[in-house]
This record gives sequence, C-alpha cells and structure tokens, in this order.
Amino acid sequence: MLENYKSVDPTVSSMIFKAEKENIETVWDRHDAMQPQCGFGETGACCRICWKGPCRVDPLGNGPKVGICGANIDVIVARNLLRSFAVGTSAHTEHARHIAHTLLEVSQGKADAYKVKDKKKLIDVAKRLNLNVENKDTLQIAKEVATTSLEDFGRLDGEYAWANAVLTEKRKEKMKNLGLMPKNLGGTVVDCLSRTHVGSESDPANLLASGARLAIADVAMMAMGTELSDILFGTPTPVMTTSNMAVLKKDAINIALHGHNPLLCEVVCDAASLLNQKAKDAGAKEGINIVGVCCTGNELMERHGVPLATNYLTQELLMVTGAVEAMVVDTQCIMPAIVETASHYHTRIISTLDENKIGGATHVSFHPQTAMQSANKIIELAIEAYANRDDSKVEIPNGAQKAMSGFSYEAIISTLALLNADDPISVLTDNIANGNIQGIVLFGGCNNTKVVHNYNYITMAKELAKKNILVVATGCAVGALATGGLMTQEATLEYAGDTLKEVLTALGDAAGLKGPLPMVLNMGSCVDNTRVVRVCEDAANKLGVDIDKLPIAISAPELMSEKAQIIGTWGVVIGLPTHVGVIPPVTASSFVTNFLTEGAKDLFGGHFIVEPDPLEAVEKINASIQSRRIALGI
Ligand code: BF8
Ligand code: SF4
Repeated sequence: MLENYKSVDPTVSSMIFKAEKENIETVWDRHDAMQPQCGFGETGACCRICWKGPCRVDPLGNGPKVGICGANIDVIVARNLLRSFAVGTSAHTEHARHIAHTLLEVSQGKADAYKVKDKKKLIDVAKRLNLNVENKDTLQIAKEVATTSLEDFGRLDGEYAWANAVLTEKRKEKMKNLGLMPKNLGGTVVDCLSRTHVGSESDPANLLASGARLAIADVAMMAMGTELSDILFGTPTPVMTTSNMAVLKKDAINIALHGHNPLLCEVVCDAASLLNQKAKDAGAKEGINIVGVCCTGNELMERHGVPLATNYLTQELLMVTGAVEAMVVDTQCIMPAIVETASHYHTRIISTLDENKIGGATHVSFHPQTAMQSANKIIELAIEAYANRDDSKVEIPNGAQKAMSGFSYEAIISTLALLNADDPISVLTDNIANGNIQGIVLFGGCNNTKVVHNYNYITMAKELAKKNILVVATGCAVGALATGGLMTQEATLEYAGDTLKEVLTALGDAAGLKGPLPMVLNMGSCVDNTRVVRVCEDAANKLGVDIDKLPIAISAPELMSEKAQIIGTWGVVIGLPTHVGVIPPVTASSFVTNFLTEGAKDLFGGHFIVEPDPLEAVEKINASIQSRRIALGI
C-alpha cells in the first residue's frame, strides 16, 4: 500500500500528479531510471581513488578480494567513508567561514547590509571563546569573535576555540586522551584526505579514528555557523507560521529562497519589503511572497516566521505549481534538475555564489559588501518574470499547515525558566529523572528517494511522543514534521503520552500559549543541530555525567547528504545513539560495519543504529534510551 505513495504530504502528491499530467520529469522518475543500482557501490565495495581503478572488490563471492593496489575491502570502505565525511565537513565549514568573514567585515564597517543584531549573543559567544569583553565596544568584540573564529581554520598555537566551546569538559578530556582532539579545521580535513590518497594509510581502524577527529572539527564549525548567524540576524524565539506548498499565493510574486546560508536570504527579505510596492504596480495584488525551501527556509522560518514551502526532495515540484517567479539559490542540496523543471514555466532560477554556479541558471553574483544591490537585482528579475506567468498553468494546492518554530537553545532555556528561574535546566532534567519525559530524540537529516518522502519522520515522531519521548527537529526533518502537522499544540494533545503532555502543557501555559508546547520543537536548520548539543551539555552538567550517559538519541531516517553523514558521526562521537534509516554504503566491510554499530560504543559511548523500518527503529531507539535510564538509576 505504502509503495504506491511517493510522499505523505498531500500538497506534494497533488504536484506529482500535475507533473505527470504535464510530462515533467521528477526526482522519482530519475530514481526509477537508475534501477537496479550497482551493488558494489551500494555496499561501499567500489574504489575509484586512482586511475588503475575502478576496482570492484567482491567480499562474499568468487571475485577479487583486493583492489589492483592490494587495498582490502575494509580499507576501501573506510577510505570512501572518510572522503564523504571530509566533503560534509568542508560544506559546513564554507558556510561558517562566509558568516565569520562577514562578521569581520561588519566590525570593520565594510558590509552595510549587516549589523550586530544580537549583542547579548555576541557577548555570550565571546565569553564561550574565552575572550575578555570588559571595556570593549560591540564592534571590537565582534572583531575579536570573528578573528578568533577565522583563526580556527588554520590555528597554529593554542586550542581550537570552537571545539573547546562546544564540547563538555569530560568529552574534551576523553578526546584528548584518545589523541583525537583536533587542533584546527584545515589541518584536520587535509589530514583525512591525504590519508586516503593511493598508497597512504591502509589501516582501517586508524582511518576511522581520523574520522572521529574530523567529526569534532565539524561540530565546532557548525556551532560557529549557528552562533555567528544569531549574532548577525538574531537568536530565534518562538514564532507561528505555516508550511507546505499551499503557502504560495496566486496574487503575489512568489520567490522561493533555497539553500543554506542566511547571508543571502536575509537581505533578499529586506529588499522584498522595500520593493513590495513595485511588485503591486506590476499587477501582483498581494505584493511579494517569500517562501523558504530546505535549510534556507528553516533559517528564515526560525528567525522571521517565513513560511517553509518544502524540504529537499520536492524542490522541483514547487515550480510545478506554475506560480513561482524565482527560485533563488546559494549553496548545498540544490538539485541541478531545477533548471530543467523551471524551463517548463516562467520561473527564473537565480544562482548567487561564484563558487556554486548552477549550469543554466541566471547568475547574480552575491558578495556581502554589495549585498543590497544583488538583492534588489534578484527582486527585479522576479518582478520581470511575473509578466510571463501563464495563468493556465497555475495550480496552488490548498490547506497550509500551521507550525511553530524558533526553539533556539536560548528560547528553550527561557521557556524552562518560566517554571524555575534559578535553575531552568533542572525543569528538564527533573522531568527526565522522574520519568515524565523518558528521553529526547533529535530528528535531523534529509529526504531520500529510497524512502517515501517524509513518511518515516512522521511515523516515528508520533510513536516516540506516545512513549513520552520529547521530539526536537532540525534540517529537512523540520519540513517533514511541520508539513505533517506535528509542530502544533493539537499534535501534542492528540499524540503525546500522558506525562509528556503534562510537561509540555505546564510549559506552554507558563509561556501564555493557553495549552501545550508543540509536540515537536523546531530547532532550525541543519547547522543548528549544535543548539541541541548545548541543551545536552547543560543536561549532562546538571546530572554530573557526560553526554554519553543521557537518554538522548539522534535519528536521521531519510538521510542522504555527506553533511548529514558527518553530523550523524559527531552524534556518535559525542556519545549519542544515532539511528539512520537508509543502509549506508559500508556493508561490504564487516570491520567497518561492526565498528560503527558496536565498536564505537566502547570508545565514544555512542553508536549507529541502522534500521530502515520506522517502527522497528522506534523500538531500537527506545531500547537505547531505556538502557541509559537504567544505567543512570532513573
Ligand atoms: O543541511 S537535511 S537535504 S537541506 S543536508 Fe540538505 Fe539534508 Fe536537507 Fe539542509 Ni541538511
Ligand atoms: Fe584500485 Fe587501489 Fe586504485 Fe582504489 S586505490 S582504484 S583499490 S588500485
């Protein structure tokens, strides 16, 4: 029955139907055309590292057991994995670097479109980076925060400031003892990549260990990305908004902002409000309607309540509504296919980063110093495109889903403080200790054509909440759980177990919501996973343990990207059981598979749980949570 569905979002299903009618190819058509997918690639047994290859090693059958150079299956699988992790880390890092660099330019008066919006956060960050803030003005502190952050890329002396800031004392100690505490970002990435060069490292255990060091470097960079974004654009606070493809408006110029980095989308929003009248003059009665896609959407949703139209897998389908004037993209998770989809409509695809051009798109070069000019140009292009909209092709689905967003670490702590101003985190830890909240699960990660779009997220979140497990979400999990109606008070009342409902109601009432908090707390984009790490850190410190003892787990049931792979890996390395719902390409090596699912536990306390079935996955995650509760004596 479920096999007949591609997505559980009805607004997506109606656009799939329209795409079929209009003969427009979608990601699912290309998935089908790709079948059967190569078994060597699927299990990680294919090596293309040097030009003697490709080598396909056959661990079970009668084929070769080693590559032409003699690399065995464990080495091949571990090297492939490490390379993916390095790409994921690099992507997070570029994101963080752009933001840090812009903060530096702000401090030097070189980027007019930006300013320090959250001074409190700036001071908090400075202190966490061990900077002295006494007698310094805002721009001086901003300069030091930016400089310290940028130094982390190639720091020669001292400690990796952001790794230091993001880990618990106990975890730092552990990683130092294991020799796995990174010194800086650049050296760590280069070290990992150079190990995978032909004829370099052929010890799979050491390759995996360097992946753990890289994972710490990655979580540090993600924290940098989130925290510096909060300084420039504001720390999110709870906000009501809407989600799914029904957020497009027939009588507006619809601009979809897609990608990851808030530097661009924030300024496009500013320009849109300034040019709204021009859009009305062009005939769009409702002016400009900005909607978000993927993590850019999450960034805008958490800070400004901008509606989130959809997540990764369905980005093409948004244009099938025939009502999108422009899809503006920056970097990461942008399907090259959007250009072909747009060609069937009047939609302009506008790429913006010189280092992330999209073949066939209109390129408007974006730089922080001239951000407003670029943003104005983008809006002008969208207004121009509106004149070419073909009304006969327009079909916007009905029924936008309401959703609450904006649960930053600070917002969560402030909400807990409503019940105990002196010791906010104890509200959470006491309720964990007394069993009202059995544990916490963070949903993150992507969508994947191997899974019915959004199905696993929604199925699992409801089951976990029923078991009194608090659910939080980031990244494309937000798109799934928001469009699935689970970021609402109604969902808490309908699905949460009795004691979880009680706690969420006490907090919601205290916050003046006249009812519970939403069943799923929306913590933002993928880089914002580090907001959750801060909650974990506070809870661990309160309970006097490290994170690896907490009844907290991660789930990425529809994961695909390299970024999500390294996030899952740092989840394990900081001590959390981490579920993935897609079989990773490692199964050709029992050594690597066993390390990820079992061996990692001994070293780090966390491990991977691989389970495609969502209900089985809930059982396995819950079993991990329960065994941690027993070990804690609660
Ligand atoms: O950083 S969850 S598909 S959009 S990688 Fe990409 Fe995956 Fe979505 Fe955001 Ni994250
Ligand atoms: Fe084959 Fe070794 Fe070259 Fe990989 S590195 S392609 S296993 S020869």
